[in-house]
Amino acid sequence: MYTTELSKTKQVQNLEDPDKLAAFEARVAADEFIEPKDWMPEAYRRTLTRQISQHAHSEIVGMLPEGNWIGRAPSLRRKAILLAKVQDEAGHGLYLYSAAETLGTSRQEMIEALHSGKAKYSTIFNYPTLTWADIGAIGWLVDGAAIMNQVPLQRTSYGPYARAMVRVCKEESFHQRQGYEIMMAMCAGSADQKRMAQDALNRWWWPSLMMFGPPDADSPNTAQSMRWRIKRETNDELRQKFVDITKPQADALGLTVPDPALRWNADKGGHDYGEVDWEEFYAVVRGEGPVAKERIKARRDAWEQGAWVRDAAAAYAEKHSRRKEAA
Ligand code: BYC
Repeated sequence: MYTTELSKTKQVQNLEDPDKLAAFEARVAADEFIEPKDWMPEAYRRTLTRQISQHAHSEIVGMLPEGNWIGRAPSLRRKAILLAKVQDEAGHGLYLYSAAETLGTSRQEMIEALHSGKAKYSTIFNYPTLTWADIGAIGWLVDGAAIMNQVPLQRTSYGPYARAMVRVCKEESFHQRQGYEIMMAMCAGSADQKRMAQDALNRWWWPSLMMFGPPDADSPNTAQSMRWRIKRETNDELRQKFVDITKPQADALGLTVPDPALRWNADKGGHDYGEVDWEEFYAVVRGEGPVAKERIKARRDAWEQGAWVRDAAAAYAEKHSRRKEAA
């Protein structure tokens, strides 16, 4: 499947006007932003539409695991914080759908692709949130991994995506801290609370490493996306940085990262770590994650139940435009 996609990219590139392509590549190499009305190769447009729309879907589907705990947050303060965080994710989804729309695909089309299972969203959101500690672990690890991936995207070559990332990153860093603060509270609490925190780390650690995508050697899109400066760092580089930053944070909590192979390697100036279960990753990408069906069903139901809001907004807009014409 990936080989076909790659050869399609090459074929399309071969059909592009060589002068326009050279001028485009020179602009990218000079770190200029590419803007919606600028000429761009079709394969660049396609890969960005894919990545940004998948990113948008991830933000929206990513509201579900945490939304599951809003009604069960342990205090009013925790509930208010979690509500704000989940609302932020909705906002991120909206900036990203808008950024993707500038490439010529409508939001309706993107949402249909999500609901039909054609479009992907991050594997991480196909795992269940079983206890309150999972809300801490998601903020700490999942938002932590997201920031690691998204900070370089503030310098991605496509202007609307880069600008959306600036605000998203500010909010993600608050999300990461609120998650870590939940973990700190639980680790300073009773033995049962600390056990819950360790159990959440055990279940979320490996899926968090999977968020960065397959190893570079098996990543069909990385090489071209690095050349076009869509990606500024590779999947493995970002995963390594995440492990290096997160391990001392686990130590500070008094928790153990569930990886017996994890150790500091002074020669490389980073940690060695164990092999991610890539079979599990690909199964989740194929839609076989533990709660994948529930996630898509929840999105489809929300879309159907929200139809009256879209109809009312459209009727209101039409009434106003008629009044304007009459005036
Ligand atoms: N999950 O060639 P590769 C958040 C797919 S939300 C699913 O390396 P690429 C948050 C990949 O799409 C944060 N699929 O691809 C929200 C490709 O398949 P296709 C979400 C994955 O694009 C709420 C194939 O595997 N962040 O933070 O160069 C609450 C080969 O991969 C995954 C983003 O979306 C995966 N994990 O690199 C809390 C960041 N990994 O499409 C938190 C933006 C890979 O060719 N996206 N695949 O059929 C990216 O940076 C890149 O798209 C990736 C993958 C690094 C994810």
